[in-house]
Amino acid sequence: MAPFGKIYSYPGNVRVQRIQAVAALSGLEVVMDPDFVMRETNRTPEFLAKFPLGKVPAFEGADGFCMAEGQAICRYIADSGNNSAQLLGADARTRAKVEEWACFAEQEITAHIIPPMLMTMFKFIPFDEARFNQCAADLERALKRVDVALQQGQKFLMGGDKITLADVMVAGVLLLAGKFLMDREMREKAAPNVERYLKGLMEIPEMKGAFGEIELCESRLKA
Ligand SMILES: N[C@@H](CCC(=O)N[C@@H](CS)C(=O)NCC(=O)O)C(=O)O
Repeated sequence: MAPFGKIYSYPGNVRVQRIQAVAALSGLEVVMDPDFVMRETNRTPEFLAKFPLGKVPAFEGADGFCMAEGQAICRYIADSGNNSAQLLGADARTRAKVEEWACFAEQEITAHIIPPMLMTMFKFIPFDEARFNQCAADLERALKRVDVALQQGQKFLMGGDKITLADVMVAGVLLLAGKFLMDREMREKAAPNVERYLKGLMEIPEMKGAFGEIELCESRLKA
């Protein structure tokens, strides 16, 4: 069967890993465009005609449907597959809570890990200690929120015994944060349940297939 669609992005993008996890959990094949070159392909008139912001990930369905924004792509794929009630929820309130976690992942976690990542991992911007410390504090606050949802030994953010889109969105970005910012001290202080949670999720073959080996740093990367 033809793939459901393709993704334009550079390799190793966490937003793409989440899309790949959702696609696998949905029984859909989503492939990477093999010819994509960052800052070249996404600046061509053809690409901008389909994705006017010129950012990745961008999704093009086999039927020609085009869209951007990683969070929305995940939702569309989850909604299009054979597991949508489990991943997105079967009633309005459950769907709203799943969406709440997806928004939380982007605005309360991703937004606070990107500046430190650009300062330390990639060195794209100068190290700014005050901003770095503020981002670490904001991440810690978000982690405490995640921990509250996991305190009774829950395996999944929505409770229950099945993974949902909430887990893919939140855990996906925490797996990235764990590589360089969410260090042992932060994990133990703010979120003692998070390590167990992430390790449990990585036992799910679709998660492991998309994210690979879990790496949780001892000390945060600084300048
Ligand atoms: N809001 C977008 C952000 C995507 C994004 O920032 N993509 C970056 C790469 S990680 C990009 O394409 N940058 C190229 C550019 O700014 O021209 C999403 O969540 O998908």
